[in-house]
Amino acid sequence: MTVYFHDIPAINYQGSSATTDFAYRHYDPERVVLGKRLEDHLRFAVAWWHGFAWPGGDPFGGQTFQRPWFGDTMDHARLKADAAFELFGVLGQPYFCFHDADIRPEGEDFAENTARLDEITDYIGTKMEATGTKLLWGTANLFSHRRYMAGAATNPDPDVFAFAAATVKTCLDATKKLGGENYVLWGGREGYETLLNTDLRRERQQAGRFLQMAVDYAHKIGFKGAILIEPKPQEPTKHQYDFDVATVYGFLKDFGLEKEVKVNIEQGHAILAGHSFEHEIALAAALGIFGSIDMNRNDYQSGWDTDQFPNSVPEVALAYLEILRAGGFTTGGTNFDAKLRRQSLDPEDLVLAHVGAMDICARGLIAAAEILEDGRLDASRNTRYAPWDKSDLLGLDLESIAARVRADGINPSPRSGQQERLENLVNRFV
Ligand code: XLS
Ligand code: NI
Ligand code: NI
Repeated sequence: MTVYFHDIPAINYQGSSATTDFAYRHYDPERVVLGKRLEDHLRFAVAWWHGFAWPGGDPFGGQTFQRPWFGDTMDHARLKADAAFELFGVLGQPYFCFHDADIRPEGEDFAENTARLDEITDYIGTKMEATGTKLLWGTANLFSHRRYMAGAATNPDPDVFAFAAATVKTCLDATKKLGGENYVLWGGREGYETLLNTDLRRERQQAGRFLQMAVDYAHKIGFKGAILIEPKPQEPTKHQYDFDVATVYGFLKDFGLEKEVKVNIEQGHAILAGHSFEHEIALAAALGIFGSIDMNRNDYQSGWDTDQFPNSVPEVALAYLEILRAGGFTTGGTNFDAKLRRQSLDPEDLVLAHVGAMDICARGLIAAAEILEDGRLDASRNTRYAPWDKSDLLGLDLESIAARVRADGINPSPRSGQQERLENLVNRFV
C-alpha cells in the first residue's frame, strides 16, 4: 500500500533513449566501472532530514510543504518512516542517513527521547530487514533545540554538555543497532557569535574531550563503522570550530584522534570555506582522513548553505576523480544532503530531484573513471614530479643543499604547468 508516492513507478535504468522523466538515463547500478558495479562505487543515500523533516521554510516564511506525517506523535513518526521507505523503494536507494530528531518527536526529557528513539529504531530496523535498505550513517541533532543555542559540547553550561553527551551515546547505540556503517558529528552550534562572551580556548578543550568520549564509547560497544566529523566554516554560528578539512585535521592531531576519526565532506560547506569540493576531498585523502561525502551544491552567489541537489557533471566529475584516486569509498558513500526548493511541493518533485542527482553523479563518476583509464592526466602529473623520484634533497639540510647548488651550478629553468591543455583533456570526458 502506498502512503505518499501514489502512482509513481519504481525508477529503472532505461538509458538515454528513455521517454519518461521517471527513469535513470545514466545510473545503471549494474554497470561495471573500474571493476566495480556503479551502485557499489556511488553508495547513494537519502537524507531523512531534508526529504521528510524539512517543512519548506526560509528566513521570511514558514512551512510550505504539507506532509501527512508532519506532527509530533509517534504515529506521525511511523508514518514518516513508511513514506521514507516508500521513497527508498521507488528510487532503489541502497542507503539512508538520519538524525535522532528526524525520526522521533522531541520528548519531555532525556528518558523520553531515548525511549522514543528505541521504539522508532525498532520499527525502522524491521523495515530495513524487509527491504534490504541499509544505514550509511546516523547522527545526533545537537543544534535545533533551544538548549543548544550556545553550543552542545562547547556550551558554557556543563549540563548542556552532559545532555549532548548522553544523547550521542543513545545515537551511537541506535546507529550500531541498525548496522550503520559510519557515525557523523556535525558541530552545528560548536562555534561562536562573539568573543565578547566566548572563551575560545576552553570551548576547544571541551569539544576535544567530547570527541574522545564518543570514540571511546564506540570502541566499547564494538561499533565497527567509521566516526566522521563534518567540517563547515560558518552557519549557523559566525565562526564554526570545524572550519574545513585542514582545521579538523589540526584539531584531531591535538587530541590524539587522527587515526580514529575521518571526515564527511560536503560540497556546499567546501564552497562556503572558500575551497572547491575536490580540494577538500584531495586534502583529506592526502592526510589519510577521507571518509564520506554529503553531495549537494551551493548557490555560488548567496553565501548560504543552500543544499541544492547537484546538477553539474563537470563539477561532480572532479570530485569523484579525487575519490577514485584515493581508492574509492570504503565505509563512506554519497549522501544527498540536499533539499527541494520550497515551491517544489509535490511527491514527484522529491523523487525527480533524487533521480536527476543520481544521474549526474553517475555521469560524473563514469567520466572520472574514463579520465583515469585514459591515463594521460595522471601520466602528465607524474612526469611533472618525476625529478623528485630520484632526488635525495629531502634528507639533506640547508648547508649541504647550499653547497650542492654552488658546486653543481644548479639554476632551475621553469617548465609549463600546461593547465589549459589539461583542462581541454578533461573536457573531452565530461
Ligand atoms: C548542515 C549539515 C548537516 C549534517 C548532519 O549544514 O550538512 O545536514 O550533514 O548533521
Ligand atoms: Ni551535511
Ligand atoms: Ni550542510
